[in-house]
Amino acid sequence: MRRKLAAGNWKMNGTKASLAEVAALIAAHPSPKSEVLLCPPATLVAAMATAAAGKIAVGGQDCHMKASGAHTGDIAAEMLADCGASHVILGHSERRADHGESSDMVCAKAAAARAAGLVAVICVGETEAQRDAGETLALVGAQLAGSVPDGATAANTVIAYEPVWAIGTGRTPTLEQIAEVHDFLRAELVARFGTEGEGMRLLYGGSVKPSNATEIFATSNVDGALVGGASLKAADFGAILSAL
Ligand code: G2H
Repeated sequence: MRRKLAAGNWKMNGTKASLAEVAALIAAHPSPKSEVLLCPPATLVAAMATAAAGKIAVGGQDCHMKASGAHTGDIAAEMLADCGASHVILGHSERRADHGESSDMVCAKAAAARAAGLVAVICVGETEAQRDAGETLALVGAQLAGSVPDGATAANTVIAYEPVWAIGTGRTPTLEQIAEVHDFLRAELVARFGTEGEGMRLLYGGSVKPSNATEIFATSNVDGALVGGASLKAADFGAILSAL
């Protein structure tokens, strides 16, 4: 039985004042029945971990593939762990597009995250052009195969399917389209990792909001959500938690 997970990705949003949303979320949901994760900008990881007080897991949005060294501006997985993070998002389409991250790089980062004891939340997803060309399953299959390191387990790996055309646009795939991709990803994970692949959570991401969360969570092989814009406010994210 896979435990549901609601993960919030604050992206490049939030200052210390935003931590009030964490306190509000905890106050409104003192004992959520599902696992809750918030991934703020790196500047807020330590303070959020303190504010979360173990009631909400905290994660980074990226890490470097190396453990340390001359990499100005980058952050090592161990540094995130040292600040209280337990997870790290890797291979988000915005990083693949903005920073040229390949699946090989994401795979190396996931291995670094594992070495530091972090759970890797590895993102895959097609562009609109790729979907229109009928390439969705081939594309996400290749990203999955290339981005998830050998030896990944259900305990240290979460997969997020985020169609690029649904991110921050208000558009979402049909439930049939989500089910098709999630069922395909599950089959790929089981084929490669066996029972560990059966246990890995598969999150859907892309314009998840209170009004569509319930039906998305009821979709085949959807084990939760990776939520961007709607995770910034405790009221919205709390409503999504309640739908899980
Ligand atoms: C997809 C998602 C969060 P949003 O990137 O990862 O963002 O919910 O704003 O579409």
